[in-house]
Amino acid sequence: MAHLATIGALSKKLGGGSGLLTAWVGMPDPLVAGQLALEDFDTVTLDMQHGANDIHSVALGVAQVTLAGKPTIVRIPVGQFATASRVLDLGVAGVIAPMINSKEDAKAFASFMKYPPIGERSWGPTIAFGLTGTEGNDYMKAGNAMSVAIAMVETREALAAVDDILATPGIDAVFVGPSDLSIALSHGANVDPSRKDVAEALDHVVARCKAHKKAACCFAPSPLAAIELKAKGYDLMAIGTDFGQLRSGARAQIAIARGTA
Ligand code: 3PY
Ligand code: MG
Repeated sequence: MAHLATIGALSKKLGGGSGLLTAWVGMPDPLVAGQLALEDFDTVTLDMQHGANDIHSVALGVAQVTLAGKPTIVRIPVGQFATASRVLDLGVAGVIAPMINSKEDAKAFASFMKYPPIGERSWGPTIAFGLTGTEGNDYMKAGNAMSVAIAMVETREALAAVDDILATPGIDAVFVGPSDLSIALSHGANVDPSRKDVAEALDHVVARCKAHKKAACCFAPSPLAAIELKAKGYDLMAIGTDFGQLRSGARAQIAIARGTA
């Protein structure tokens, strides 16, 4: 059975303040991605930057998530744009690239995400053929619109260049990393994504996204932060991570069992 509609759903649903929720998976066992895909998330993100995923766990995870009827996003490691093409070949619907700080970074990222004339993605959608049920030209024609390129804005340089990044052909969305941004804005004094200067930057980024008619995404450190981001007009939020959810779930249950809750 073909899953073209499942994978294509991310590009179709993202935009207009859609407020989608993504799971954030750093555990490399595809069981974790598959289980979270069965919950009420719109999409599942596999993290190769700070999570423990590698190309093999992504190949297995994207299959589980797709078969559960959800599109998969992958966050690649910093600067490893060739990995963006590789994970698209595995059937991923969107790629988040961290630390995109300039027009040049955005152009390089987009070139690995899109086929000509927008970019220079190399041909070879091995597993994506099977998952989408397409072949040859059909995949090639659908590929650029279906593959969502999401550039992370999480430094002072990126904030200053946000219009250039958004104007880059092939960039579909930006994703704010509020923790790194809080470190950058405080010149390394602290990491605190709830700070006022970070909130102001979040307002600025979503306004620039709207002006460019591109999607705004952000990591929400808590579910309450996700509610605020949706109210600001954000289109996609991650709510915590699998590691964080496991720890907080365990701690809450232990506290009840020990009578210390
Ligand atoms: C950040 O907050 O810096 C992130 O990269 C979120 O994952
Ligand atoms: Mg970051």
